[in-house]
Amino acid sequence: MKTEHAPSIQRSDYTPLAWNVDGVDLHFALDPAATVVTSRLRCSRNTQIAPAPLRLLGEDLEVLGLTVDGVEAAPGLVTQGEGWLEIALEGRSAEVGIVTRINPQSNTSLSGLYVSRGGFFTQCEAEGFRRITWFPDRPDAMTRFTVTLEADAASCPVLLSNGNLIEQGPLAGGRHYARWEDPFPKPSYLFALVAAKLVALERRVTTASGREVLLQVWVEEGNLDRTEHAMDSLIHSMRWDEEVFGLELDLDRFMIVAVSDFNMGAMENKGLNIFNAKYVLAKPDTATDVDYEHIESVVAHEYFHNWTGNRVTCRDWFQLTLKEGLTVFRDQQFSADMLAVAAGDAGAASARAVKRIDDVRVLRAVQFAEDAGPMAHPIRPDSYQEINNFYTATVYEKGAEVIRMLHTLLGAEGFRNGMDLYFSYHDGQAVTCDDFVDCMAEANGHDLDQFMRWYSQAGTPHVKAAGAYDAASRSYTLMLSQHTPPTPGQTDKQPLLIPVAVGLIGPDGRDLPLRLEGENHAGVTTRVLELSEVEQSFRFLDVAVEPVPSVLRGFSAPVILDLAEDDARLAFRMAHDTDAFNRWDAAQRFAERVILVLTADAAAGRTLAVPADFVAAFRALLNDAALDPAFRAQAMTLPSEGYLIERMQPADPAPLRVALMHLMRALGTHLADDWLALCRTLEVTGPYRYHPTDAGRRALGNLALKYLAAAGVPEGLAWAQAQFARFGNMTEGVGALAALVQSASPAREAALGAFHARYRDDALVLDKWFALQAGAWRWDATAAPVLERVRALMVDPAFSLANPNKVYALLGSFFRANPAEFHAADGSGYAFWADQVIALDARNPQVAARMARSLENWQRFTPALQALIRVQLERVAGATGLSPDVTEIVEKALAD
Ligand code: B3K
Ligand code: ZN
Repeated sequence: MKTEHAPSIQRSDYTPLAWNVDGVDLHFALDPAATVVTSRLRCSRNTQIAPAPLRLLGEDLEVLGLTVDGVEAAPGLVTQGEGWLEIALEGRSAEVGIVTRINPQSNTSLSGLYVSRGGFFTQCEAEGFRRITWFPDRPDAMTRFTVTLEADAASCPVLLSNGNLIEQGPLAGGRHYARWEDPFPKPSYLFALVAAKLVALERRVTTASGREVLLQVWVEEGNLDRTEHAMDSLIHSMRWDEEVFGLELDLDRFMIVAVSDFNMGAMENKGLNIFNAKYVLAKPDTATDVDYEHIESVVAHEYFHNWTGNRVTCRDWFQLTLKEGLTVFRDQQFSADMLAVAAGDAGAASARAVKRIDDVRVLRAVQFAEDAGPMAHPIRPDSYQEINNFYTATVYEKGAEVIRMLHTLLGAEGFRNGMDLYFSYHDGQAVTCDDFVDCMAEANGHDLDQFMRWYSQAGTPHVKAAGAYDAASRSYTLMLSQHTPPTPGQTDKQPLLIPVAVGLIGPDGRDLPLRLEGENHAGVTTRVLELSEVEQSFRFLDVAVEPVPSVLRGFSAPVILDLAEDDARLAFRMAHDTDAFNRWDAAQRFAERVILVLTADAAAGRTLAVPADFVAAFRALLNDAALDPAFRAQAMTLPSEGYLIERMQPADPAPLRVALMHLMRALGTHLADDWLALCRTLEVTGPYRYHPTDAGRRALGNLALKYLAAAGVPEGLAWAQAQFARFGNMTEGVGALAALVQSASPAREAALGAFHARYRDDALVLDKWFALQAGAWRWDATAAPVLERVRALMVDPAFSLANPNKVYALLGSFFRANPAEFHAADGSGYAFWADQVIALDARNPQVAARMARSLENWQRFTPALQALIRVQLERVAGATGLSPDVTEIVEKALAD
């Protein structure tokens, strides 16, 4: 464990390395309790800077030997401090040899080398390599790796590392070895090894330039029948990157390995991606459509990192968004293209909008909340205490929005030219976000100086829009203004360059052709306006009738749009906006308004009444057969509780839950016949296939069941029970189960029991079972608080605090997806939270910090809840031996 109160690391403190490590030979004698790691570092002095010692980083290592040029290092040569070691090397080059012993089996943090189900696995990003051996463990230290693995042949028949297999064979004592060589220099965070009992699905494919490459998906033996989709996703990703960016796989072999114990989703180690099993394994009766979709996008994301992240990497961890924002943008574009192709010409636009909506939903619920709390940071942070706390929605999702804005401003071709220039200048280098944006600017002759503020300024900008029509001059003026609220340590915000896509809708629901004052070309119906000042007006000419503005189409910038619209106008856009994203957004805005009024009424003890015009607008969407089912499912899914909590001042989860339950029941009851009729039209026949058309129908059918079950409509409950009794795929199974769990029906317990009995040995499926129960609302007023259920599930034999997936499914769902139960007025949820954060921190600080973050926005809540939360935050902050990870979160939360 590292020391408490880790110092804050500043971006401005960057200094180049005094010594390069040109090559490293690593030898692993693998043993669960005592693995011996021998490393030989070939070092050369960086002559560009003043001479300084070689600085190596290490954590929890037992050193068995240290040599310089083959001779035991004299004590005077070595200086050691907390987590570092410096060797005063002479001359221009030297070879340093280090032997360390580590204990993978006792490594519960899952960072570095660890054991999972009898196999050895690594996770080195961000700073896990220093838990394996002493090394300049920072991303700008790029090195050629040769790795020899030696292990017991019976328990670890498969030995994998990065690059190409160059030698393998048996050894004495039932052991064997394999030697791998990675032809590309890489930082240590991209190192990986796997030694385990696994089998692989293999494919040979030919790259665009005609090279044959071997693709492998490695899993435990019983899971081979769940690897097909991951393999297909990999092949599709390869093709897409060749076609869209001209980027080809640069290795002869590319491997994906699934592991059950893993802190996050997956890791892009060079040629050896290691994945949380959740993002690899799928077959129709264990994985939902959403699982299939996630697998496709995570496989693509890690594959795309091979260029954006690995070939060109980050100079330091402050530049994380350089690889993450860009790679998320790439995987989003890939998924949208895949959906559009599958949907065909007629359905492509809607399919793309559905993907965009999914991404924006996450951004608004998670990233906007982060940007409004104590952890708010620019996509390129200026300081951190623990880098693992900065793999955030801001760095990833907002970072991807920033790249998307560049794409919007420069156009697809301009963006591609910028990417080409970026690779031509920086292939094989560790660079900064400025280097990337400079390439975009240079390739397009476009000044992006103001745009760079998106990298340095935290907080979600508000864009206010107001329009005025002048009948006499037939002109329409749109006034736009921007304001970014202060964030911790950043009070003075500068105006940003914000692309605002705008359309004007005529009274007949058709878009008007746009002509901007001072410009000649007319005809387009969506225009991207560039808002660069605090306030700006844009005047449209030849506007025959007073239009309804549709602003921020396609969510052209990650901002909060303030636009005064009455119910009638929202209903109009809900029915007519030609921009599918904005049509969805109009529905969300209308729903949000209704929910917040109901919440205020519930808090004040008034009777709750759902406005008839909202029900009517909802009914119109439900029955609009011209809209594809996937889009209708999006439009009729209410805004998430997490998002709504951000929109309340102060946030009070209890009346919010009352309002949501009331609204769901009302929509279920008033529209019961429509929902039931819809269910009858949506059934998908034939064998399961992962296809957007089928997935959309299943999503809408499951949503219908949810409303019907919430309202207790007997035919709806019967439908859910029948679907559950005979489900042929997991999407239908879990959809029916979710509808029953989110109802007052007594059938819910029997269904949960049956599901458990069927999947008792399937860890990934059981995660769904845990999550559904932890996230359940109390539809039955006599039911016990959900916390009691969560406590009981913690002692279920299938649950384990050591497995991150289980923690996320049970505790994560309770803390994040069930605000009304978690924020119970007696504070019981908070005390439980503190107990779990402290217990988790002792074994896995990264997982503990993630859970700790569920209360960081505590100052949004009512004073009564705040007082209860503060006590528990302080209890965690005062716990002995707290990791730097959790320390940073709770200290920032408690800072004034
Ligand atoms: N780069 C990894 C994330 C590593 C997280 C370290 N705490 C996965 C990804 O973004 O592709
Ligand atoms: Zn990534």
